Amino acid sequence: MARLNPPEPNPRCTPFLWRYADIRPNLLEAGRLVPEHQAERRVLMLINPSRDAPFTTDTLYAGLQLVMPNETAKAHRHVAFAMRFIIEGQGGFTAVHGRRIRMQRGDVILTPTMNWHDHGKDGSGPMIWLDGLDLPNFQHFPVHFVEQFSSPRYPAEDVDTCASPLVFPWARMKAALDQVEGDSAQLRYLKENGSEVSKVLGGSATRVDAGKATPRFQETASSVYHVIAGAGHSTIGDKEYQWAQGDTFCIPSWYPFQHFAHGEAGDDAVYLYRFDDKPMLTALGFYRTADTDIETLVSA
Ligand code: GTQ
Repeated sequence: MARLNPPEPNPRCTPFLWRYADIRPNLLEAGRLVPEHQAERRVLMLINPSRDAPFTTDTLYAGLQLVMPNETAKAHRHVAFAMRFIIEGQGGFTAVHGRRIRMQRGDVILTPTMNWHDHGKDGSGPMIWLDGLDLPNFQHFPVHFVEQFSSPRYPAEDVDTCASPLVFPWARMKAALDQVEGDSAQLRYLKENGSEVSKVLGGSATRVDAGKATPRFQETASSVYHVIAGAGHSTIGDKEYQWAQGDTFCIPSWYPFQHFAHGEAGDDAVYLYRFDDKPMLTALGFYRTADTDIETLVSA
């Protein structure tokens, strides 16, 4: 009974940080060792050391995907929802149900449920991005369907990334963050009608001014953070995690956390990307923070 009814959320995943400098060489080696035809997707999965794939947190999956020039990550579609943060490279694209979207550093690109999608790349050098998917849900709900398309690429036409509802250009998000007053700011990636990007996953970006910190926070949502620019550290639970551009870290449910930007007044601000399961938890009535008045949760 005690195991089933814990006094507080008891995630099995633990906080963890993946340094880009450490994992990027492994990903590039995978690019040499694993040819395109051997992998439907070439992904260095960021699996939580306390669990097996697909768990980055108990509800979120994250991975770094690599596409090399002239490769195609073949068209498929599935129930799982994906949101991708573009880390590095030029000439990469993802085609989402007939819309070919140019990948540009800092942009967030959505792949909604059951949209055919393939990824590719022109030009030279690697294209690397952070995949965020709701794959852990399908360990609990055995309701996932994946279909392969009859050819490697689904027919697609170029779209204007600035006008696509599937793309959140970094320049636009950064400008919005920079307009918010205070030591730090957080804005969610929302659809034009103000709703979250999906029923399960959502995301946000954070600005922390040099030498400043975000408020300390504790929530039932779990999250995966990626450092867009700058360096700093986060306290998660009772540990401190140092990070710099390109690093990715996870915060399981209910671990208190706070982000600190290094540097001094006048230096550039630090920017973080995050995706989380807040929309799903909110829809189910499970979202709560340390500040929530518990009486407001009492059901009539
Ligand atoms: O790009 O469709 O990291 O299906 C894991 C599963 C990426 C994708 C992942 C996937 C994809």
